[in-house]
Amino acid sequence: MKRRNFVKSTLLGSMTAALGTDIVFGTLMPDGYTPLALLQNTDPFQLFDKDPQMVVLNNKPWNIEAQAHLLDDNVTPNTRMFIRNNGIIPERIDASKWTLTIDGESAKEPKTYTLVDLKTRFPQYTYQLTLECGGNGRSEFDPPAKGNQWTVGAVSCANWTGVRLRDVLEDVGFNKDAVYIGYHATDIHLSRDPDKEPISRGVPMAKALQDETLLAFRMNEKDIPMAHGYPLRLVAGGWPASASGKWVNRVSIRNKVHDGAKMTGTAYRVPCESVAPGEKIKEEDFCIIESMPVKSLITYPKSGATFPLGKKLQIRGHAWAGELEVKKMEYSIDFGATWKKCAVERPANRLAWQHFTATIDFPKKGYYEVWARATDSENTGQPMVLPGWNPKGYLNNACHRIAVKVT
Ligand SMILES: Nc1nc2c(c(=O)[nH]1)N[C@H]1C(S)=C(S)[C@@H](COP(=O)(O)O)O[C@H]1N2
Ligand SMILES: [Mo]
Repeated sequence: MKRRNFVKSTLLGSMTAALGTDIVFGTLMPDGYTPLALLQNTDPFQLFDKDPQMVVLNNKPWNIEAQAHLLDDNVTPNTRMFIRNNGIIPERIDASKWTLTIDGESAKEPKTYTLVDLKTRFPQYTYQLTLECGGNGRSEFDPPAKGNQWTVGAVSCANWTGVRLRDVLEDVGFNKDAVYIGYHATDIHLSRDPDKEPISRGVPMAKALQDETLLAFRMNEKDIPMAHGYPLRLVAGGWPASASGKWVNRVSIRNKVHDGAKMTGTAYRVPCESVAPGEKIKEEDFCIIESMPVKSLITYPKSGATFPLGKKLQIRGHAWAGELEVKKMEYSIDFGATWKKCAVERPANRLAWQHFTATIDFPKKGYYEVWARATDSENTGQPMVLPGWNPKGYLNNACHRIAVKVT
């Protein structure tokens, strides 16, 4: 065999292996040709089935956010759900071989489940759960905070179906000294060092044992999309979404606060007491973020909308308050001088965002801003402007605003 043909046939062999099937007319492919199926698809919108108006903040790792008007759906579809990755999305997942191991100092004994075990041995529940990245809104902090410069779009509220983490933890059994759970997942550290985890966070037992804390295998009635944790993820609504581990294959029941990657130091922590912008804070003065603060988003109209005078404007959006409920929703068209009530619905279930609407009559032609402010069931309202500066730029729950022109 001539050398050229030899090279061609080995190449063909490896292409066949990669495709998992014969390339029927493979020997007829022009030299140097790569079959379409093997071309690396690098368009993130196609790759992740996202709306082309989503905004890519980073591609190493992939971090993609929505815009306010894209979040208009009551239940966030995959196409408009932000992606937040700390590492590389796992490659080649075989769900039929996936297992979840429960272990840790406080577990009675380690136990391993297949996905079929989980789906057949425990009752299944569906909840609509708000997941907001702790760093959502970071882009507004001054002095600026390092990290993804999220604007408003790192929040979602999809339907998640799975089994209760509690049911599985109770099936394993745990000792009285259990304080925390920590998740482990199969995504890959950016350095590709197999001994390093990109992220391994968790929640206190009380949160782990809530009805709504799920080990989920479906999102919006379908398998979870790859980027969002296929085939199994933890979902702990109302807390920083970093607690909701994607691609989870192990949950440890800890006898101390979980100390996995991004659980220690200053990651996902804020100063326990408020500090001056730019102030240096000692590590021991940081506290772990738990329930997320009250917040809201105007999802219609899109900022920049123009309306004729005399036409009433119907605004709408969502409001959420971590572990709490939103009890009041207001809007202002005079930069916060006066506020009027919006109608706000009850949540689909605990930890789901709530929809609001209001009909606005503008007094005359000109430029306006519509500001929205939610107040939670403990009577804490959103700050009108940027709340407590913190070094890592977490928990910006300032009022959302849109620009409107009346012509
Ligand atoms: N395994 C794993 N789980 C993870 C992450 C990750 O990088 N790896 N990122 C966390 C963070 S910081 C956020 S905000 C949410 C984002 O979830 P989403 O990408 O499904 O929107 O996933 C969390 N779970
Ligand atoms: Mo996050």
